[in-house]
Amino acid sequence: MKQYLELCTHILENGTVKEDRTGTGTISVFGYQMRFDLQKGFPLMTTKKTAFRLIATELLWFLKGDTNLRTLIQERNPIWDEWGFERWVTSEEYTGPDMTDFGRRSVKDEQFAEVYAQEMDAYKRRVVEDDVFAEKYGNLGPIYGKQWRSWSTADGSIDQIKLLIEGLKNNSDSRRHIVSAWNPSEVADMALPPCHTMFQFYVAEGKLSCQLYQRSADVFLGVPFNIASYALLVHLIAEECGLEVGDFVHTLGDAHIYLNHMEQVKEQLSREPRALPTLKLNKEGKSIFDMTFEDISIEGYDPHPKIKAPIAV
Ligand code: DHF
Ligand code: TMP
Repeated sequence: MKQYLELCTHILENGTVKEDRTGTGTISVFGYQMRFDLQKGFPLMTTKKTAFRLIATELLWFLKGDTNLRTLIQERNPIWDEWGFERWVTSEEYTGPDMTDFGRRSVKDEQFAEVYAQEMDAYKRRVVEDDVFAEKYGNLGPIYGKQWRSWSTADGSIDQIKLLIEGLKNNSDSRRHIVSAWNPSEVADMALPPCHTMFQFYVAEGKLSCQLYQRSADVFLGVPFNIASYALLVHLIAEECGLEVGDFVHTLGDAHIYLNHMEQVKEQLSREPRALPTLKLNKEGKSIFDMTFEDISIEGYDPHPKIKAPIAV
C-alpha cells in the first residue's frame, strides 16, 4: 500500500488548507490517481488495522439495493449511524435534548458525549424495533443501493448492476460499462450525496479492471474503506463473469486530510507496509446479490494496530 502512503505525503506537501462543510478544516488537493494490481494481493491497509467486516457488509448492503440503516445496525455495522441519526434529530418529530452539531460537540464535551450516546442508542433501538420509524428515519434516502439497483425513470427503474454484468458477459469489449450513483434529480434527498460517484469496468486479456471517480475523499477514514470495497466489488463481479481480476484505478477529486487527523496520518506514515492479505470467495453458484459475509474471507492479514480518529459529520 505504498500508493496510499504516497497520497498522504503528496497532500501534506502540496495541499492547500481549506474550509469544508463540516467546519473541521482540511488540507486538500484536487485530482489524484492510484492504481492497485489486484493480482498482487488484496489492498486492505496494512499500516493500520482496518475492519474488513464493515467494508464487506456495507458493499453487500449496496448490492442488495438496500438504503435502510436497519440492516446495518442488525449486522453491527455502525459506519452510517451518524447520517441516519442526523435526519432524525433535525426532523420536526424529534423532541429530545438539543443535538445540534453533535459530531464536533461529542469530541469536545464529555457530558454532552454521554447524552449523545444515549440518544444514539435509543435511535438505533427504535430503527430496529419500530417499522414505521425505520421506514422514515432509518432510511438514508436514495443513496448508492437505490441508484445502483433501481435508478428511477419516467416509466420504471433501471438495474445498473444487472446491466453491467450482462454487458461484461455478452459484450466485454464495450467502452460503456458504467455505473453512476450521482443522480442529480435525487441528490437533494440523500443523507449524503455519493462520494464514490461513478465507476467504469474494462476487460482485456481475460482480466477485469475498474476505475472509480470519487468526488470527495476523506483520506484517513474513508479512502481505506473505499479502496477495499471496490477491490472486493471487482473480485465479486469477476467471479460472476468468469474473469480474472485486473487493476483497480482510483481517481480522486477533492482529496483531503481533515486537520484533526494530522497526528494519525503522521503515525501511519512512520509505519512500514507489510505483505498484502488475500481474498477468498465461497460463491458456489450463488448470485452476487445473494452473497453473505460468511461467503467472504480475508487470509494472511497481519496489520499494524488500529489508529482511532473522529469522523467529520
Ligand atoms: N463522512 C466523512 N467525513 N468521512 C467519511 O469517510 C465518511 N464515510 C462514510 C459516511 N460519511 C463520511 C461511510 N463510510 C468510517 C469509515 C467509512 C465510512 C464511515 C465511517 C469509520 O468511522 N471508520 C473508523 C472506525 C471503524 C471501526 O469501527 O473499526 C476507522 O478507524 O476506520
Ligand atoms: P461532502 O459531501 O461535503 O464532500 O462530505 C463527505 C465526506 O465524506 C468527505 O470528507 C468525503 C467522505 N467520504 C469518503 O471519503 N468516502 C465515502 O465513501 C463516503 C461516503 C464519504
